[in-house]
Amino acid sequence: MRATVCLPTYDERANLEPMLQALAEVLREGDRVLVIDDNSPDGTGELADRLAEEHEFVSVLHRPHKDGLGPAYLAGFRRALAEGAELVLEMDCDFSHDPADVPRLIAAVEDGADLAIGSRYTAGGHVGNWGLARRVISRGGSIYAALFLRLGVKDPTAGFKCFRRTVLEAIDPETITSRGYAFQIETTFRAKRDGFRIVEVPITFDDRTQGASKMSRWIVFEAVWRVPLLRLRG
Ligand SMILES: Nc1nc2c(ncn2[C@@H]2O[C@H](COP(=O)(O)OP(=O)(O)O)[C@@H](O)[C@H]2O)c(=O)[nH]1
Ligand SMILES: [Mg+2]
Repeated sequence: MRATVCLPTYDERANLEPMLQALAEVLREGDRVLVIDDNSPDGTGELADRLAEEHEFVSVLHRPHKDGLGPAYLAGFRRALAEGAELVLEMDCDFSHDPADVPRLIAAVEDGADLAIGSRYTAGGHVGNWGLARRVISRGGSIYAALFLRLGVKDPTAGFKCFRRTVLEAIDPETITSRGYAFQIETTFRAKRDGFRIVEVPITFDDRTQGASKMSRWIVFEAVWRVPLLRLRG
């Protein structure tokens, strides 16, 4: 099944080339990477264009300004589906998600899952060198989401996923307006609601060593108020 890895970037100049090299090692013939850059001030978009010229498996989607992770992924999903991808993956471009784990996510869907989630909190999963504040927010977010939504998923805010094409076609992601962690919770929530088979694949998540996090209080706050709304509106 042909896969497209959607890779959103905002100021990932130091990470992009090593990430594409690492993905080249694990992807198969016909698989693609789609870089979705929000006009990064550090020139990540221009670098991506240059790398796309060098590597046939890379394409770039340029967006005019920083608009959050959710809208970037939506644009990426649209493009990947239009180009015929059977599997659509999401992952960060900061090595928090290990490119070497991509084949395990793909295999989980090829073996019958509809959505595979690279999970920090399922048995065998780990969080590496993340600071205390981030650990508390992430764990707290998982517990909070579990309180309102019966997802049966240990890592609902995870951003390392592989969707079977039919999931994205069914859950109508275009109507999701969340931008941050809430976007991740909402895609998983909709997949569960629509009866798709979700599996968690244990991963080790490490903090980035290059560049800076774009997480903000706003992103956390968005998840806090959207999760109960999901419960109410379905
Ligand atoms: N295109 C795009 N990418 C973004 C945006 N915000 C974050 N990213 C990318 O999304 C991924 C995860 O973001 P990061 O800042 O590491 O968030 P954290 O892991 O929660 O600290 C990275 O590849 C970022 O470059 C955005 O507004 N637009
Ligand atoms: Mg990160």
